[in-house]
Amino acid sequence: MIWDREAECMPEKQRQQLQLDRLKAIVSYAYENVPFYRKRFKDKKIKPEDINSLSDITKLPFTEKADLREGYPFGMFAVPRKEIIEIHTSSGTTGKPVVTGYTRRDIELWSQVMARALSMAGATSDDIIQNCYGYGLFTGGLGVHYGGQKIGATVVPISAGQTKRQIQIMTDFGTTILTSTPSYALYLAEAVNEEGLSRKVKLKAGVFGAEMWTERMRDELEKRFNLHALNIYGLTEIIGPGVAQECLEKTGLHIAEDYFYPEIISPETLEPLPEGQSGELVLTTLTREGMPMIRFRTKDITSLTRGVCKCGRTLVKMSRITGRSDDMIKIRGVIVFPSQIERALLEVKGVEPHYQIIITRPHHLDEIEVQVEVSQKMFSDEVKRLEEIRKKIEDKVESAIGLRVKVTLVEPKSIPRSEGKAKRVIDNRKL
Ligand code: DLL
Repeated sequence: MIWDREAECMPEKQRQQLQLDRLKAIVSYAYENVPFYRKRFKDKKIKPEDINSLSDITKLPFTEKADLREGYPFGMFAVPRKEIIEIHTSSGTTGKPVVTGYTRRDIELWSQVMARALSMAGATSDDIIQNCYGYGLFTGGLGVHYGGQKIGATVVPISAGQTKRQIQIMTDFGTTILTSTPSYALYLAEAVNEEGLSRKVKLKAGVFGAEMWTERMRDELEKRFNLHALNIYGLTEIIGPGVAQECLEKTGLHIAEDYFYPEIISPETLEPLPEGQSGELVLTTLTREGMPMIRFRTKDITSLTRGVCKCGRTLVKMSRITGRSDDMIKIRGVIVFPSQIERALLEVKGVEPHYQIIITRPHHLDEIEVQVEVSQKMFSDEVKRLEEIRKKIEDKVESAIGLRVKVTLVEPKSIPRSEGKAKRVIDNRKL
């Protein structure tokens, strides 16, 4: 099922012309309407008129998450606030979140790209979509919701959690498409199995994303649920889910490149890399009205492949995300930087700057343990006092990252020292 055949199967040359026209327009628009871009362009001595080919995009400055935080809350908007009809923020819960604002046209764009994405998974108006992505400020819930409604499918806006209810709805309603994080889908699959209800499940496809996952997890999900497990990618800064989606061929994610122009750069030199090489994905929104993004550094590592897909689409494909060029991690869908944990720890007196963050995934749900060294003096204190410190650290970390973690106090000098960069995060999720 192809939602927008003309756009998705357009000959490459024709699409490049469309992209160039849109790129020129969005660069002028950003320059005219967002003081941040005007200043950045001026610093680089660039004018919108300097963009005459797609490769000229490399003349433009990059935009980063930190720039959005600096402009908090509405500094990156290109329209008066009254034209913004919806706001979302990134899933991090600390400090200043990244804010994105949508005009009515942006919501229509989002609905269109999500309708495309769900159609790639085979969704039609005959389907029942059980949407387990969180509704609220996170973009996952409403993004799928808008796309599902655009197609005319029946959307069940259940969000994550309440596993028993999920299973009851899935079996009673005859859900055909499941949208959730891959880890939550695995958790659900196990629960369905335990209840002995596997044969009552009618799922045909799953649209899984918002966090890193692997081919091994795909095999597991397909086996357990007997469905096509497909990858969906997106990020708050650009639009939310719907930036890219796998079709049933499962050979990469088609980027909606008529709306989001992709580049791959080396995270070290920041120079563009040739097709097929793995590097950092940079995206430019070609038509966003509320908050245009010029050369946004996603920090996600992937590679691009062009050509006509067996499904008929000519949209460029990106490979599964294999990592990050910074140390951001996603825990239960929440964005966490280890530095936030470090700052929280060091606010507690008697805590040494030696710690390790250990992430595990028992029963498909992420858990974090933070092992912290305390001073010799403190270590010989009474147990009650140590317990107080431990709780205090747990509270500090919780208010810093928005998640409850398990803190374990360890003896001085028990955490391995490193000669180079300290290895702070041990990810045992075995993705
Ligand atoms: O996670 C949007 C989304 C919702 C995507 C639902 C897919 C489904 P953020 O919370 O802003 O937005 O997080 C964006 O999550 O830069 C990646 O690092 C990671 N990410 C998203 N999708 C995938 C994926 C949403 N399929 C950040 N594979 C991105 C790997 C992903 N990582």
